[in-house]
Amino acid sequence: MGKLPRKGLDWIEVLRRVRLLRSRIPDHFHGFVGSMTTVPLPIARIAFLEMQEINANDIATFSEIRELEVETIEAMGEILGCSNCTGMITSGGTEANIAALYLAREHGYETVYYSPVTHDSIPKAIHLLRMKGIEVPHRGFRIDVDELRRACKVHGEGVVVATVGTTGFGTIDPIEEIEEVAEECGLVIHIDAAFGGFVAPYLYPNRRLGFENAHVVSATMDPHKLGLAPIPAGGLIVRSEEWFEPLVFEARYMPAGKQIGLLGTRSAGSIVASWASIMSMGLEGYRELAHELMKRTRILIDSVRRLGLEPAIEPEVPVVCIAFDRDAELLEALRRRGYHLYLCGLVRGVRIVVMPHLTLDSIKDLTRAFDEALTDLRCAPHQRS
Ligand code: 0PR
Repeated sequence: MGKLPRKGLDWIEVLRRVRLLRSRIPDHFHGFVGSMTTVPLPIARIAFLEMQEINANDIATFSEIRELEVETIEAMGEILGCSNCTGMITSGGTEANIAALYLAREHGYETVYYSPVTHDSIPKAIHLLRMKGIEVPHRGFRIDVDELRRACKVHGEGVVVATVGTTGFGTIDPIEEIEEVAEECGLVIHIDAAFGGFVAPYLYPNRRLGFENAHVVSATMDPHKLGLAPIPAGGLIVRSEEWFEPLVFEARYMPAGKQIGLLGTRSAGSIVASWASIMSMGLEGYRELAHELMKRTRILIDSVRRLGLEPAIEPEVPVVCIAFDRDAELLEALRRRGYHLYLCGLVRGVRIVVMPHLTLDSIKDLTRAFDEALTDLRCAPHQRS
């Protein structure tokens, strides 16, 4: 039997099946605590639906959408210390990172310096763009600046990726020191603040984490993570029109004669939803969120410490890697209790992202689940994984 029904299903039946599927998959309020996604702000969801079918790829017919996009990017840029940035809303951090490295390459920077803690989308971009990747060792889950200096003396100018809020450990690369190396070696800097962009500048107001550093040319900062906008919404923030220029492509059949970005059709929904999140949260809203999430992160760390567990490192943004040798088994024992986490990646351990849906009550429940899972593991024979 084919998959396509001969006669279309009625909508009630379609919806019944969608809801059935939804009820079977992990959900943010039921144990999905490993991910950087969360329940979007209701106003952003509504804004998305209002504009969903408008194609933002046509920047002439929908010039007002493009204006709103630039306004959104400027607002995000302000958080990262840029007063006159340009850029675009992308499908996510991966697209923004690929586009950023593409820009660097087009401006003549073909070598990419990154660390083992950098998100996988960077090696992916290096591969796709056929750039030269130089992996610099990390120290304490941050790029080792002395090693970076040594590497760039050998390999020469290029683009270095500095992360504000690493995926597995919640650390921040030493950007001010990277800036000094950039000056010495002729590097430009791309900041991957996909996760940390909406929190780190508020948590560390005395640090220069963004465009205050002269060599920073671009940054990734995702509304669909801590911006609280619905998926898909990443952000590429670029210092100047001139640096952004290689992302403007000829499109002869379009009224503008050009289009921007790596994709073609893209929903204006992502743009207005990002705008709606940012405007409704405001500077103060994100500041409060940042401090609240960091407070919960410390509570979570204290709770797991009482169980004899330790974070691999003290995080700077709300991501915790809990070191544990038998990590795959622990993940499985937690999954049996309805909790879905990811591995830390670089070292043995499991990762929790303290997103807004992880409330103090759910931290208590999660700690209990950890306690029970550890008991399971103590009883189970040690499996080598
Ligand atoms: N840069 C950093 C620092 C990231 O952590 C991520 C995503 C990206 C870039 C790429 O962003 P997109 O996923 O928007 O393209 N890190 C997430 C993570 O590993 C990706 C993710 C999200 C994985 C939800 C699983 C999941 O359920 O947590």
